Amino acid sequence: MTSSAMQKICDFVDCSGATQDPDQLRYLAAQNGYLYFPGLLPVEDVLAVRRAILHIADRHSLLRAGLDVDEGIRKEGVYIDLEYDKPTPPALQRFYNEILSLRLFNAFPHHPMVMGLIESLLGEPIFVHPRHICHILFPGRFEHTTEPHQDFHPVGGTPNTWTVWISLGDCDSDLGGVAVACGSNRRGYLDNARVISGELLDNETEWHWNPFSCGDVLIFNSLTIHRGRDNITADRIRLSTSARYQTVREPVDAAALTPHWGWADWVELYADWEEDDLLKYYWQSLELNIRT
Ligand SMILES: O=C(O)CCC(=O)C(=O)O
Repeated sequence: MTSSAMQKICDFVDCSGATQDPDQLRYLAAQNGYLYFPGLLPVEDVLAVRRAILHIADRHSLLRAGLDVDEGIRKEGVYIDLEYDKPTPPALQRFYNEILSLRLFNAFPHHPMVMGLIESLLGEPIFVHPRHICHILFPGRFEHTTEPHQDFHPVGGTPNTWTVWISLGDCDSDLGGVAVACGSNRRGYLDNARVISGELLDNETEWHWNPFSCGDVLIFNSLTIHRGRDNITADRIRLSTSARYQTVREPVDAAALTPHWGWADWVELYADWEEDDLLKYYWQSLELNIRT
């Protein structure tokens, strides 16, 4: 459930003009705590990931029969909630692990357009955490809308970590998406409980958000407060991905190198991949500064 209202909402600042200008990218990122690139990715590249995930959802009987799977319409009365504080039924774990084992899903955060941008932003060799996340929000499940938080709380490592959030498909105001508190990165690392409760946010907090079109890319710093917005549609599932990027040199928490949720290990997730696939364990060939 969203704990505090968003009184002030402005559109994201379009940073497309800065893609070839690292100084401008860094300036905007430092000022606003985020960068937004409408239409950065080819729509087909994003839709391919969406389709693959929805086909898994269909096999798990989560979608309404007789409709185009690509629409992502949930079966009447069916929903899944992924919760940190409650045990997750094994069938749901299997559903999520199937997504995590898709090669396409694991390759997506390595998209050259995204890697190129983060390299320009950070100005030195970078790597993407293999802990790639699929966000799945069923309609009307408002208590599962992501609360305001800074990613540094769960992710740790270096605060110079950047999350890339990508909507898998168009995301209008009914589907919600993600909003960021502009400039909140400049407040430093805050008490997570007080961010979640809304205590450290007020009516003057300037939230940036606008509908997302398929191919838009949102990048935010791990100190930037952001939140999900409710999915108020009648029957549409919201799908998005988030991956985290940093320099090879700076500290990374060991957990960032493990699969999301920990319901399977890499050996299980890679079971159907080609034996010599270079995407497997790609981070192990880097000289990382791992903190346990
Ligand atoms: O997609 C969402 O609902 C929340 C995403 C988020 O909070 C994150 O990527 O850190």
